Amino acid sequence: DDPEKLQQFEARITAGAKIEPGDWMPTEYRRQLTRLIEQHAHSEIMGALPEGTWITRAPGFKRKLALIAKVQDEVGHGQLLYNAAETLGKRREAMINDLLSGKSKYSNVFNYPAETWADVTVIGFLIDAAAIVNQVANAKGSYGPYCRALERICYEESFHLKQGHDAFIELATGTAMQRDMVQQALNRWWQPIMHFFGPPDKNSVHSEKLMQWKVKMASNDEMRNQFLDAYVPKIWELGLTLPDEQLRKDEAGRWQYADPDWDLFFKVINGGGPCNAERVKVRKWAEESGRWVRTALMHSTHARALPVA
Ligand code: FAQ
Repeated sequence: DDPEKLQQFEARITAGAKIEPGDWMPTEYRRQLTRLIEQHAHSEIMGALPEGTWITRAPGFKRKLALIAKVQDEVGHGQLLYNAAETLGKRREAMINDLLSGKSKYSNVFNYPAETWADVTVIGFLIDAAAIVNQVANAKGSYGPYCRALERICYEESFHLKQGHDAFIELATGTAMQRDMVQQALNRWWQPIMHFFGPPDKNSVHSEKLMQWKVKMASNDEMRNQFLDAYVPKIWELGLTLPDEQLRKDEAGRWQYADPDWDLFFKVINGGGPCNAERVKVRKWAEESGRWVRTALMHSTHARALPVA
């Protein structure tokens, strides 16, 4: 990259300017952003799967309606993010191929099963909450199309969080069996949620550059801490416990916790989690079963005006 252009680019970032698709950008900025936005897009569409399996079993008509709408929103977020990633030059078909071949990652949390309805409430409350902490920070970042997509996603995600919290409270204040169900689900999901923000800062390979370029606006440990600060009290005030005896806030206001199993994290994000194979299989099925629709759209008179999913 031209050093003079690089200097101008970095000066723009320092001054808080937004970088737009037609602007000059370093090759590494483009590569890193493509990786990050693509992984985020994949996470949204793969994230629809664990909850999607509960649409037919949601307890009652209103919970079912809310869940259908939420899952639909998550897939919509995927569309917004694929569009944002495409502005950097990688075609959507290439991104989907990389997801299906295992070349591209997606969030660790979506490789675990939603065993009971309580798991769905934990996802809707705490995983949406964790996603919001990350997205509110990164929406103030440097790449225009990603920030605009994140702003819209955050509005919808905040509503998901409300419905997740409401369903979670209903179980936590319900019968002994319901409380036990939600406690068991919390115990199952706690470690994946701690993993969600990525490895500790000292082992985060991409953070330094991404923070310098204002793609990431907070480090992994900072985001984990913000999440704990906002949500642990909400869990404890319902009389529920978390499966970490070391979890506490220290005098300096930082949360202390037992180090989650990072070997397990790397195993899961590299394809070895309990549901990775099943999730990719369902995605492949969707890709193949929907091909005729995309082909028909491409040949229709409106084809050029429509995005291809
Ligand atoms: N899962 O150097 P770092 C959602 C990988 S959306 C899988 O720290 P970085 C909505 C990382 O890619 C959830 N892989 O990485 C919803 C890298 O591998 P690579 C998704 C992970 O990029 C809710 C390696 O570890 N959100 O939930 C994870 O600086 C409910 C080294 O790590 C986003 O994607 C992980 N958790 O920081 C949907 C937000 N963490 O590529 C349905 C955008 C790390 O070198 C229901 N992404 N890795 O092979 C980000 O902000 C960042 O990418 C981080 C990771 C913070 C996730």
